[in-house]
Amino acid sequence: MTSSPGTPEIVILTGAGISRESGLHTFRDADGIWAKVRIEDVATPEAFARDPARVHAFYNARRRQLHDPGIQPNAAHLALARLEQARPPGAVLVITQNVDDLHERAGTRSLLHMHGELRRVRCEHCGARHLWTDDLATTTPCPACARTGGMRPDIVWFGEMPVGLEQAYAALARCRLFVSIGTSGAVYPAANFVAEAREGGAHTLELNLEPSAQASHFHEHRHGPAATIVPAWVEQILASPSQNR
Ligand code: BV8
Repeated sequence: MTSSPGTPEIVILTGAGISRESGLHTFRDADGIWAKVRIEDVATPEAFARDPARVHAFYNARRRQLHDPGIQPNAAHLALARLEQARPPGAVLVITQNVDDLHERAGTRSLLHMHGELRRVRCEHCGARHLWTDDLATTTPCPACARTGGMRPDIVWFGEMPVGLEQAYAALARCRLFVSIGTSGAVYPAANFVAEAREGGAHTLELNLEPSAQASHFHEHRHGPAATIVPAWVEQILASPSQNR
């Protein structure tokens, strides 16, 4: 997580849809990841306990994909970084459910990876976290404690506690504008963020290819591909900064 000072005026939640036009698959679309593998086989602590080699293979393939030169931030990631740079430090917070690193590569600094990061691993024996670009195996020793068998992707699996919820809820309670981009609204607690922000008095905007499962909670919607509608929205905000919408 990259930290930032101050209370954000704008909180932006992103999901897999923002990275689709960069070449990464979403989860729940017809060609999505969960159409090919079952959550119960790769994205729960029970799956890892039962068959760690299979879980490593799933995340190794996705980590390797991030090194593909064809996978780059798209116009939506870049527009969000531009918005942050145009505002005072800490005024914009991006909370992402994505485990890719495309927001960082686009230049976003105030960023919370609530479901973890593909490029980080941690040791279940000693708790140490490490930046990691290679494959992981059941025989990989922890660089901190040297024990094997405990290294796992630093990913929040189903049934595990998301990262940084205290910071997220504090920001949602105080922000003036909440924007959700490219997420189906199917996974909690992120799916509840719009209701939290609205209760705190924020204006709420959904930017997605289609109405999400949470669409009825938003004040305003714009539908279309993220690489088109996000830059258009950012241009509008930057042209009239006092309105925040
Ligand atoms: C927790 C691993 C306790 C990372 C992921 C019953 C009711 C309510 C809740 C639960 C329940 N049973 C269980 C739960 C809790 C559970 C949950 O929500 N389950 C769901 C399935 C019901 N949640 C948890 O277990 C979480 N932990 O609850 O802890 C707690 C917490 C707080 C307070 C008290 C207790 C942990 C969840 C972590 C899950 N980890 N995966 C990985 O391998 O990558 S989730 C997985 O889904 C992804 O990681 C991703 O982060 C997440 C969300 O998916 P999206 O990003 O929304 O992607 P999706 O494909 O669904 O949608 C894409 C959207 O983009 C679509 O709308 C599409 O139209 C759009 N789109 C497509 N192309 C474009 C586009 N939009 C714009 N432009 C485009 N080009």
